[in-house]
Amino acid sequence: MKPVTEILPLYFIMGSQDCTHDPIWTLEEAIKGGITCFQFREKGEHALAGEEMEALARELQARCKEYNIPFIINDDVALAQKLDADGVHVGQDDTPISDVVHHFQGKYIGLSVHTLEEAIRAAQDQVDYIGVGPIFDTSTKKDAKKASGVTTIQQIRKSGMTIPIVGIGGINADNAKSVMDAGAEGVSLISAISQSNDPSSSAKTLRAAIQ
Ligand code: TZP
Ligand code: MG
Repeated sequence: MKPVTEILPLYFIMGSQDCTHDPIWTLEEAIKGGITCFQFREKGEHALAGEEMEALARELQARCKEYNIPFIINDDVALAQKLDADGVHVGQDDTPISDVVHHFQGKYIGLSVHTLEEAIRAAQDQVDYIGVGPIFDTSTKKDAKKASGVTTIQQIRKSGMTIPIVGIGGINADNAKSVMDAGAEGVSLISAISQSNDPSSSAKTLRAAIQ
């Protein structure tokens, strides 16, 4: 398993509902462009379910395996176990994090946090990394909380916590550097790559922006 900080720099998230083009093609192009991690997040309006969803997950996982890119599943702990995914990412209201930590020893465990207090609890619960956001306004997640800018990341770092952080929400090539400068190990994003007509070039531009 790669060290968690190695997988965080350019963390691409998507499900079929987020893609302008074919999701498998989108992922392959994103990998060629230099993403460091992939999270399958099949969710919301137009999301696939059941067998169709699982079949897509398996196809995407196979592409990740081929290129040695960690394959992480959002929320769906049962699917993550069934597919033996490399990790699982959950939110504050999903499966209790203590259960996840218990069942996914040796896998990457990520938790979404919105405040310093949630970050402190996440560190106590021994999650491997936290997703902090939304940093900027996003139209991808319909029930997203209010954007906080990079303040929460700065607060977490000022408190002395060293837990690995990825920022999330409205991140693109123009603002990615500010997220890194605030103290994050990486940026996670959906639309900046999933809605690109050239995901490979978009990923390359993002990689260059965070160097
Ligand atoms: N959680 C907080 S914001 C967000 C999620 C899943 C959506 C991020 O999507 P985008 O397109 O990168 O703003
Ligand atoms: Mg969730």
